[in-house]
Amino acid sequence: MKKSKLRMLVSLLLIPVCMSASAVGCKKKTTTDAPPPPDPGGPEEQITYTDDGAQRLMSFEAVEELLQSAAISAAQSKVELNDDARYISDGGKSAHMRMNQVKNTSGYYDNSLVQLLCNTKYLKKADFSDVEYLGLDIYNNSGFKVDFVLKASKWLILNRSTLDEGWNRIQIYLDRTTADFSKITVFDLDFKGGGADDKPLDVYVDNFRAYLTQTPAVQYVQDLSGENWYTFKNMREAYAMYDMGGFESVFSMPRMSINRNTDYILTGDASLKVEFCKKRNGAMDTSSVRTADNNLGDLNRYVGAENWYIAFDIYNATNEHIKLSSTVFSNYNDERYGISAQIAPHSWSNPAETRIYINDLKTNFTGEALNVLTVVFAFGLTSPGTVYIDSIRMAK
Ligand SMILES: [Ca+2]
Repeated sequence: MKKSKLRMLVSLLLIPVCMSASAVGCKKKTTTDAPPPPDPGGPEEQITYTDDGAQRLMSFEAVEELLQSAAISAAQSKVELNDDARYISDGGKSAHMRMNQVKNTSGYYDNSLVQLLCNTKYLKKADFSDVEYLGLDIYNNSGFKVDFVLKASKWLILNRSTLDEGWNRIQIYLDRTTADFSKITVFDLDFKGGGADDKPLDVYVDNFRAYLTQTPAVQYVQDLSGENWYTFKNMREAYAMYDMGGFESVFSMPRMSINRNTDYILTGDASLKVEFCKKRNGAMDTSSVRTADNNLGDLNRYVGAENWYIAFDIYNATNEHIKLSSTVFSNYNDERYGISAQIAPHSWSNPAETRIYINDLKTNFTGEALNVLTVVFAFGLTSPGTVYIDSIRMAK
């Protein structure tokens, strides 16, 4: 893959963040000091708490609350106020979301997305760094199970659930060591479910709430100063591994998590588990991941030294032979250098085949300094499967 294409993918990944930011937080500054126009919605809502001590975020009690706080992506989806007590878990109303969209070419209804915009009148909170848990109640009235994903600020996946029929009381722990929760712009509620013979997806959402904590957030800091760059002992390092974009939806994008099973660890006490999925039409979605932009140690201190190389270990937990392609992209135009390796099913990569020597990078990249953008790991899977990446590091 050319770097220009890589850049394009990166840009595409960033666009939704910018869009949501502009939709939510980027109020244009005016040059006058005129007071803001009066709010037609009346006085500000006061912060209230549920019986179990959670701060109410949204209880979906008014049409204005839906209009001002919820944005719906699927054109034929509907969000309306419900007053049927069977589908209310807090207050006197809830949000009824019906995904009446068209079937796609696979005979499934397309995924549906409902966004709850932060820093708005009805969801005033944007700083979630004092939140230990979020709570959300969803009544699945579809007649079939529904896959659900909750994302924050377009990229941070907080929860994956399968919604059974009836009430699903979802509790979402916020691991505040892994990410900065102080400026959340939007929550995305993604729903998937329903085949050609089913009726459209039908859910009620209520009682979005936050359980606060007095314990300050202490974020994990990735240490790139030494030889061990990616130890994967904290999800923050998993978040520093990117998917390659272009996946069908949040439901088939590569799923990254921290693995502690020693069967899949060679160094330290953790590795990165990456699960690759298929699309709804049965074809494989992308099976590549990469390091975040400019998120490696300083390679120039190894230039001229003997035989240093970028090292990593990969476990192939699939039933197929993997032809691994590992490519280093420079920040200069289209410069890249990579290696290939075969990995047998249920086996570790051969350490001798996965070395990317600094001397070879230096030979293939122009200029005196090594200016590396990213390392891409492409697996070329033909069916769903899991790989483990362990210890991206320097060695000699
Ligand atoms: Ca309610």
